[in-house]
Amino acid sequence: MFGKTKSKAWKQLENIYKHFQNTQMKDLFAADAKRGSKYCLQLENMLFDYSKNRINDEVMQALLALAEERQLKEKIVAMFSGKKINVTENRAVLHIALRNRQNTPIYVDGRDVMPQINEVLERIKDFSEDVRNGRFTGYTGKKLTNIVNIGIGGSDLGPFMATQALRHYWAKDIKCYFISNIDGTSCAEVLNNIDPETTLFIVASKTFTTIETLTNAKTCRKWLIDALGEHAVAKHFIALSTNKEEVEKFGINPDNMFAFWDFVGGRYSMWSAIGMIIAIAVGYKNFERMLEGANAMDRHFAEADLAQNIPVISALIGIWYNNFYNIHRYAVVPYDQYLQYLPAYLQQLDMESNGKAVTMDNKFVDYATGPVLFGGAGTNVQHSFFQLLHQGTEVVPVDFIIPAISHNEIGSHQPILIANVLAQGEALMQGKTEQEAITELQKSGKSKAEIERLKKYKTFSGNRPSNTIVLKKIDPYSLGMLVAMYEHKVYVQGVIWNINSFDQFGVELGKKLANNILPELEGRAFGAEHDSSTANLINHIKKIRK
Ligand code: G6Q
Repeated sequence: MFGKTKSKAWKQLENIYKHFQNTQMKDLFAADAKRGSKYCLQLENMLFDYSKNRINDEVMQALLALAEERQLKEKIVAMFSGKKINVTENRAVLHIALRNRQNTPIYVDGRDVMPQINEVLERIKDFSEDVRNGRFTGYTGKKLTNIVNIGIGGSDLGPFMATQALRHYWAKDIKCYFISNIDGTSCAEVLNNIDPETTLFIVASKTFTTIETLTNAKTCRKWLIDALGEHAVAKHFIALSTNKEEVEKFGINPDNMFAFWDFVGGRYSMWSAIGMIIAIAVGYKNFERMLEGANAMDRHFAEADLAQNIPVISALIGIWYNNFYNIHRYAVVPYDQYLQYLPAYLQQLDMESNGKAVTMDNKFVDYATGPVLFGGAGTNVQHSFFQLLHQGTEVVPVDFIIPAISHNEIGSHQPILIANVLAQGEALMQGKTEQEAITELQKSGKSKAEIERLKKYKTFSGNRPSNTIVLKKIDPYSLGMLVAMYEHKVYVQGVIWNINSFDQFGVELGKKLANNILPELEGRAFGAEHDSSTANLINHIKKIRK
């Protein structure tokens, strides 16, 4: 069994931490003029600068020893070769197969999964092109220009994030909409703004049993039938699912269904048929470029030495903070408006994957696992939560993401944006001493008393870590690389923590609990056992809704 007390590498890291914990990054920079380029990795157009972290060679070697001890290389091979590493659900985990551009066979239960993946990709290609070219039209012959994805969780966040990230590439006459929440507002605000004759609904659900998605899909189906009649459904509804039977039951012709498989986890599924809306919005060629970018990261992850491996290094640094500095949070801040939904996407990827407390050996962990992740687009968030990042009592490691070139190079917007991201990383690392604050206040002509009163408020402790990821441009290829990098980082951390990153029993609990309360709210059942708070809330809301 793996427990921190049993691990040699873990103990070594604890020992290093004892003498290293107060080391200041600015001293490390002062001592080594090449630190900035030394702790920096590059893969094609992606630069990963991890020099502004509380690390040195001793720390990195010990972290890599931990990875070796946890047999990370073997675990990577296990994933890529289709082993059933999702042990609680007895499933292989093969999002990498969805973008296996080399088309090398990958076997699950003795069967190569690539032919079926290629076949569905072909169908996505044909269908997305037919919609974009107006060959596949709506029931009344009009071009389908409003594309509505109905899905939730993994069947929403990935396609939503990616279509927004690639908005620059959208066909000019196509508009994408997303209905996810069971809140009627989610449906109403979309349906109020579209025309049934030009609308394609994509019902995206791996299981095709999720109450939010099915309820939303039924509402949309009724809305369409009311406008165009029952026969119109075949021309306006398609399904993305693993569950053909339920798709048929719902009333979608299986010819309009695009399959994926149980070796594709929901939050890892935007590379599969779940990415249909991306392909329609940006064109299949661009969708394929996204797969190619992810594939480039996959090959790097599978082939590069651990010490040169971007997802591995980023994961190990996260472990260093989480398990030794006891910093159980991190922020992702893309400095690109197109990436504004990336943090929300990564929240699911990271927190649903590694928010676990039982090991692969069926024991409770005796160490911290998945951190809390939050974020938002820079520079906006500089004007909100960055105060805490600079001067709060919590240390929050940050991932900064910045493209060197914008799709919208207007005047000096991009240089200002870049100056901001770099300045933030620098300021978080360097901080500002009391003496520096005093000198600054003196220069601004403040009186002695004023300086005395303000100097502490103007001081920044610094030594606050960040990674900086520089991309050339946010294009389909670099987006693929970036997302795959985070997917693999999450897997590496799961391996180190000896947890299964690929199940989600916590999410499934929510699905069941709501089903218990619904009949009571609707007055179809009474007296189910609840704690007094829940019972009181049910009664209170029932009274108001009467
Ligand atoms: C993702 C999770 C979860 C799932 C949704 C939607 O990894 O399993 O977010 O994607 O609950 O599920 P369906 O796609 O089955 O509707």
